[in-house]
Amino acid sequence: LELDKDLATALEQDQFVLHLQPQLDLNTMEVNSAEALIRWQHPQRGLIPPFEFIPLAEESGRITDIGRWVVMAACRQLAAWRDGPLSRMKIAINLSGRELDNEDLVDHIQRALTLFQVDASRLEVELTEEIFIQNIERNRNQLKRLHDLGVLLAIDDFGVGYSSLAYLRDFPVDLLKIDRSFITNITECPDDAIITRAVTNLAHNLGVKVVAEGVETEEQLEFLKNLNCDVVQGYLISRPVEATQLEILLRDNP
Ligand code: G
Ligand code: G
Ligand code: MN
Ligand code: NA
Repeated sequence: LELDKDLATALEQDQFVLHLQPQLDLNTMEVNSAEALIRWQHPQRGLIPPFEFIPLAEESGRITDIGRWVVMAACRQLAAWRDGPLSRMKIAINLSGRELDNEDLVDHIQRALTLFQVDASRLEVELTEEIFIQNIERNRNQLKRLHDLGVLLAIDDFGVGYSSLAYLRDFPVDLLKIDRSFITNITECPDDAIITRAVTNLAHNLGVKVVAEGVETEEQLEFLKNLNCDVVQGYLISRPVEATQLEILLRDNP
């Protein structure tokens, strides 16, 4: 496939870019974290979203190098913010199962944090379900090492798929991201509200913070505030934007 061939040169030619989607802390009403979402600035095709190339990269194994690039790029950004008004910002990166197959990943993250002199607690890692159901022993060991470094761990897309409660027991989870599909109709659909409330209470009782994904309206935000949800993310706050745009956004709406 042509795209796959181009992926080989994408890293060499520095064609990837991280967009950042701000997350609003409902306790302080401040943005002090953002999710990093990768895009590929293709020389002919323009900006390519991750779902068009991440699966390809997972098949070919190039995801290992892309993931390493993401780690470096996130740490470089955190370092750039360290001594300015955004010094309290955290960045959450996404890791897929294939990336955790690489035994060197945790060492790579440690090296990046050291290289850029970034505190580990500034970095969050969002994990999808495959990580908790494949290679469980090895992944648990890798994630424990990562957590011991001080990196925060989040379960992404919680509530869809298998969503076993055992993940919360068996892995050192700090955050749980409730899937967008529960949030979209939360103000009209009692079942979605009941599920979100129950998951939030469960998480809190386990010392886990809750992030609601896909928040698009003020009504949803108010509703989630009343459920004691900790953090909201979605188009209401902002779409994923370039770092410079995020800086402007936070400067103009402190
Ligand atoms: O930004 P959104 O547009 O389209 O992201 C789509 C999907 O791509 C999400 O499920 C997200 O987890 C995944 N994704 C985005 N950035 C990365 C990344 O850097 N690494 C991996 N493995 N997945 C990513
Ligand atoms: O799977 P993951 O949650 O990591 O990916 C986030 C995806 O959700 C990205 O594709 C991002 O662009 C998208 N997204 C973020 N906020 C919203 C939102 O408020 N509404 C919708 N429809 N999509 C969103
Ligand atoms: Mn995510
Ligand atoms: Na998600």
